[in-house]
Amino acid sequence: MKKLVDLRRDTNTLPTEEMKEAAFRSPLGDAVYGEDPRQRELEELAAFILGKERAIFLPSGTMGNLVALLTHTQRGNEIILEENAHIFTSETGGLAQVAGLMVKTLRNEDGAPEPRDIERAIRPENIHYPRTALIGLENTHYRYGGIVVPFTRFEKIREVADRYNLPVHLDGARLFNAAIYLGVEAKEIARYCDSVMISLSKGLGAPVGSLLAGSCDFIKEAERYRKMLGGGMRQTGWLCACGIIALSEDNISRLREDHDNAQFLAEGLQSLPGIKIDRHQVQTNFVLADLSERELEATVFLERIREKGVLATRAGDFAVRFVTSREVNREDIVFALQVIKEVTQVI
Ligand code: TLP
Repeated sequence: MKKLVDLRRDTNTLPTEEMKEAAFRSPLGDAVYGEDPRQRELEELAAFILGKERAIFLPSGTMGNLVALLTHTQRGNEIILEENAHIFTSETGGLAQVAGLMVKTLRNEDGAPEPRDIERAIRPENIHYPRTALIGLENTHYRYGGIVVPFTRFEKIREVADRYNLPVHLDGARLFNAAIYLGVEAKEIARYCDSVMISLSKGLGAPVGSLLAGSCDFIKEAERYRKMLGGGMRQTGWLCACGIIALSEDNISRLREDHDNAQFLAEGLQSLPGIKIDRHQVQTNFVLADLSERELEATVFLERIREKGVLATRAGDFAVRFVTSREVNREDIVFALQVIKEVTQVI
């Protein structure tokens, strides 16, 4: 069979043998009535890891974020988000369509708005204005290449939020990647936020699922919205057994390998003619390659490498994104670099 190295996403990760075994042996119960033992165990584990009172299991990160918005806000309120936040760009406008929110976006390519810009964006009490009700953050930041929000930013944003009595929600789909980069525990980042969503189905390798964590009062309300959106599932034990392994210490620290492979890939790519890499961007498991120097079109480049067994994603007319995950090892990266070298030599 022809070799195929898939560097498009970390959402394509498959459950490990250990996960499959645990799923197969999992006791099951009706989770809507709180009777699925593994779901309860996973929710408690996630709350502990994130340093929150409670957590709930949901089918996806998109639903986790939407439930958080519904719980924190009322229709007609406004949320402050970074301009390229996943909640704004890639969740089908659920914030407007379902939660009835207005959005104030603030651009900052280091991943999170400056606290002073947030402060300026908070609406004063005035009969003409919507009420600012929530600050949304994302760490790592997906669209800026998996970069990590500077740690001190959280502290400063929290200060602003407290001054205006506003809650902060964190889209932490890849929070553990951020924690590893910063050399801190995930809860040390989460402590600045009232609610946090984490994904099990990306680099952590579980087949399905996310968790939303927060205070007991917050989660009590959030549970209702999860049910309303159809996220009250039944015998979830099979999925949650995988999730428990996904959140094990060993599995979380394995993400470091993905980061090392991304560094190795970035180093190899930047030595090739016509490819520019901003090494500052390569912090976790994403590598953005700029092909504009030789006006190499991303679609043409991607087609050529695909023919030779390497998959990546378009990130702009002349930009390509590579994502490392447990599905690719060092040998695969070496293979990918060889293919890209051959392709850039003939284009
Ligand atoms: N991102 C997906 C796509 O939707 C782009 C991907 O391929 O990585 N927050 C962030 C920061 C995300 O990257 C994603 C998924 C989500 C939320 C939504 O999670 P899911 O896919 O579980 O709904």
